[in-house]
Amino acid sequence: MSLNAQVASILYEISEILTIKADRFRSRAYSMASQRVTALTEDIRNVAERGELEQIPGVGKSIAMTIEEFLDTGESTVLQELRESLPQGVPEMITLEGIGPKIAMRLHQELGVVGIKTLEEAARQHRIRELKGFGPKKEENILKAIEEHRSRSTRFLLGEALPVIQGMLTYMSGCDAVRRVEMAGSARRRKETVGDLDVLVSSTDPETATAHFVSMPPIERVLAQGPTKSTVVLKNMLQVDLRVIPPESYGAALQYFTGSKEHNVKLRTIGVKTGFKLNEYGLFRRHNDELVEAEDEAKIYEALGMMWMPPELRENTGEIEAAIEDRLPELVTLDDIRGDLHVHTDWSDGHASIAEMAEKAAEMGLEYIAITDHTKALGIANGLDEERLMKQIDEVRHVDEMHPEIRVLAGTECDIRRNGRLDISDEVLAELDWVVAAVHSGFKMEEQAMTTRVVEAIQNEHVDTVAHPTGRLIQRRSPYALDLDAVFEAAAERGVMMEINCYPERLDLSDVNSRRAKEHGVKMTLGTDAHTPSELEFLPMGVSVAKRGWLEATDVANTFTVEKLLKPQKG
Ligand code: DGT
Ligand code: CA
Ligand code: CA
Repeated sequence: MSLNAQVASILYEISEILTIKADRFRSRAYSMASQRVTALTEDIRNVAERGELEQIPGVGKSIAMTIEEFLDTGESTVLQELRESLPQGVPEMITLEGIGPKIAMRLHQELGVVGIKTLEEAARQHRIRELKGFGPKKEENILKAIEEHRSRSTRFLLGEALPVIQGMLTYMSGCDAVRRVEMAGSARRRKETVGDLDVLVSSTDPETATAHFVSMPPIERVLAQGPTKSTVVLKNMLQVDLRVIPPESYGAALQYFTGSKEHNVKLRTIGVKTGFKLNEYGLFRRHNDELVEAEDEAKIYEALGMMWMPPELRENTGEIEAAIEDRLPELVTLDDIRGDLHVHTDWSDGHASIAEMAEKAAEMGLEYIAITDHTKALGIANGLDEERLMKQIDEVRHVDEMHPEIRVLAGTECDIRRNGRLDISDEVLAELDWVVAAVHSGFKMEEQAMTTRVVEAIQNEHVDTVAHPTGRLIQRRSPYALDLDAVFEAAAERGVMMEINCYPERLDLSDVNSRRAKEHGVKMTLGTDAHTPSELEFLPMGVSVAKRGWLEATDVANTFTVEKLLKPQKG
């Protein structure tokens, strides 16, 4: 969440609690201020630094102090005190998506709910649907929110974990006792969230390797320290398991601890049928325990009668069968990717110029990027209208000419309005090289209406791809109600593509949905949705999603040359 959105959200919560307390005047002030902060086009920290918070309409002295306190400390005493003044369980309920103070109070007063646990009981016993104005759908949403809350508190985004992993691997490689070091577990499989990290080290001197590990800088606490396994908690609360393995069984350990558990179970079952025993120490012959292979991961798979497969596929969703039958997909790789097809600049809510984004992309070795700023319906994001968009096209052409090392495409992330029409006229869309269409509002629409809306946008002849097609934010916002099969079908028919958005909390389409889209005959585009030059580095995360979705280079339009990409291919 952006800083502005965080500030707006605490102001909003204060306003809601004040309503419960019948302090209508202050409640309205906070609610107004929250809306104004949402509408700000610049970072609120800049406004505060200039001492101009009180110039935001609706923000008086005390609200300005609340904002400043939050900017300094990340907390608000006013909000804390208000939360504490609420009945037991209400503050906890408010942390759930879709439950504000008013609903929480009613659940407390009318059903005696005193926390998330009793809330779940009430929902499971169908007592919530009996309340006036609630019903089965609300009850279901509450259960979903509880589930999300649970996973949110224990899992980390892949995008948060990857930099930590990189630092840790570099750090561990610096130890003489360490021969090899690798990430196993869900992080090696590049799952979108990770529960904990599993680091494997190959070493003949476990004591030295372990001592090095537990003195890593970002460690908060050492939970366990032993010759083969240690566990630590990092300052950001991420837990890391270290396993030290003798070099001769490193491959077996890597295979085992990479998982997934479901993949391993299936693999062992197949092993048993063919007379083997497989565990973290190696692959053995069942009848006499003779060691077959332990040092090399690929050779273990080969001995079991199948090809080695990339960790991204190891979820027991058909990869073992495919490996046995020699029909594994040839997965797309980062090297195959020639361009980024979703990039923002300071023409809308990005923080860098067109040239700066292009230069960074060229530095990364990309052949092209599409500049796709927001359109006018997104007022908060300073979206472009037709006139500014035409001016931007000129500027893009100019930057493109100045930078022969990279092709800069003129594009848009055009808002899909509620009626399915695009936010920019067809005449102007026709001037663009690349049109990304996306939903940014009305997330609560009914499934049928939302499906019609997206399918309608797909019918527009200028649309090339649909950005973040489900709108989900990992662990924060569920996908909106959408009949994806209907959307994919329409897209396949029109030759419109679907985006895999590479932003760490989006990764939308997800791995599973990308695979489903491919089955419908839809091609995918990768877009970082970068708002700063460094965010262009989110690209590898989108590639991981594509791999987990079984996509090959031909399934991903970013592997095309710019000529092929721009060739009209719609029927
Ligand atoms: P996570 O941490 O929840 O994101 O998911 P993973 O896959 O990293 O799971 P984790 O950390 O519990 O264990 C790492 C790997 O170790 C797991 O992917 C497979 C293997 N493993 C762990 N427990 C078992 C088990 O009971 N049976 C089998 N076959 N493998 C296991
Ligand atoms: Ca793990
Ligand atoms: Ca683990």
